[in-house]
Amino acid sequence: MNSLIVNGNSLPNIPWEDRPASSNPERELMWRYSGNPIIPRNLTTHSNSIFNSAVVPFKGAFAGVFRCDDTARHMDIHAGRSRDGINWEIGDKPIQFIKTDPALPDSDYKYDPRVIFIEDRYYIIWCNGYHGPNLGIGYTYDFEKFHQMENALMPYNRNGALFPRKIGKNYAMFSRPSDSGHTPFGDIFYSESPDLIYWGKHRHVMAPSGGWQSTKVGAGPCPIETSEGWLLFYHGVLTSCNGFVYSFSAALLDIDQPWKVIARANPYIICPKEIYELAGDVPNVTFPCAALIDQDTNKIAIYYGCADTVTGLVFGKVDEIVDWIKKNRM
Ligand code: BMA
Repeated sequence: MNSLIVNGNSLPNIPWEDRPASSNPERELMWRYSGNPIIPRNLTTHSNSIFNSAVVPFKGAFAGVFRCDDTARHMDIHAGRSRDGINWEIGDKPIQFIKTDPALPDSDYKYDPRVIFIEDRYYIIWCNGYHGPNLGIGYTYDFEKFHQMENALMPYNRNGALFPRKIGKNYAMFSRPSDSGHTPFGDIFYSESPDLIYWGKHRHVMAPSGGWQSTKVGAGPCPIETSEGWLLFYHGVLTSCNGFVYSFSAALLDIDQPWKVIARANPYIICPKEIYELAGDVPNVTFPCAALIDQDTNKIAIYYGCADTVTGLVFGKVDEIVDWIKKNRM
C-alpha cells in the first residue's frame, strides 16, 4: 500500500460494503453494492427513469441532484436528500432555478448533473438545452433554493465537471464538445474562468483510444485531488454492431496543469455486465457522475447511471485505484 494523500473530507458515514468474498481483486478493482440498483426508475410520481445523478455529503447526511426523465420523456433535474446515501427521497417536481439575470434564456431541458462544493456553496453543472446541448451552471447553499448562472460554453457540449478548487487564479472544468445528436466522437477538454461565467484557456486533455474507449470519452465525477495528481474517473464508449457501449475507468492528471495526463488506464474498471446495466431504456450503459470519498480510509463510493434507467453504486479504495492506474497505464 502506498502513502497516498487524498485532499477531501472525513466521511465516516460513507455508504459502504466491504469487498465480498466472491469478488476477485485481480478481476474486479471495484465491486458493486449488493442492493443495486439503489434508485428505481419510478421513485418519483412521474419519473420514467432516474440515472446519471450527483450526490454530495451535506450536513452530516447526503444531498443530491438527480436526472429524472418523466413519463413524457422530458429530461430535468430534481433535488434529493438521504440519511445514508443509499435510500433517497427525491422531489416530485424539477428544480425551479432562480435566474441570476432575468435575461438568462430558459432551459429546453436539463440532464447529467455533477455537483461540487467550491469555497462557500455547492455548484451544479449539467447538460442544458439551449439550441442543442450546452453546459448550464448554477449553485445552491441549501439544496432548497437554486440559482442559475450563464451557460458556460457555446453549443454543443456535454459532460461538464468542475474542479473543487481554483487552479492558479482561475476556476476550472472539464467538458466534452459534441454535436446536437448521439455524438459519434468526443475528446475531453479543460477550460479556466476567473468568475465561472467567462471561460477560456482551452486545452486538450484526452482523445478516444482503443477498445472500450474507441469512440468517445467524457469526464465523469468532478476530479479528486490526491498527492499523485488529479484522479479523474471518465466514461468511454465503443461502437459495437448493436450500438454504443458505455464503460468507465480512470486517469491521473498533473496537479498544476490538469490537461497533462500522468497515467491513463488501458482496461475499463466497470463495464455493463449486470442485468440492470445491460437492459433498460438504453442498453449497455454504465455512466458515473458522482463520487463520495472518506479521506481517512481511502474508501470511495461512485454513483453511476445504469442503462439510462436506474442508479447504481460501486465501491473501491482510492489508493488501490491509483496504484492500478499506474500499473495498467496505456
Ligand atoms: C449520452 C448522454 C447520457 C446517456 C448516454 C447513453 O449522450 O445522453 O445521458 O447516459 O448518452 O445513452
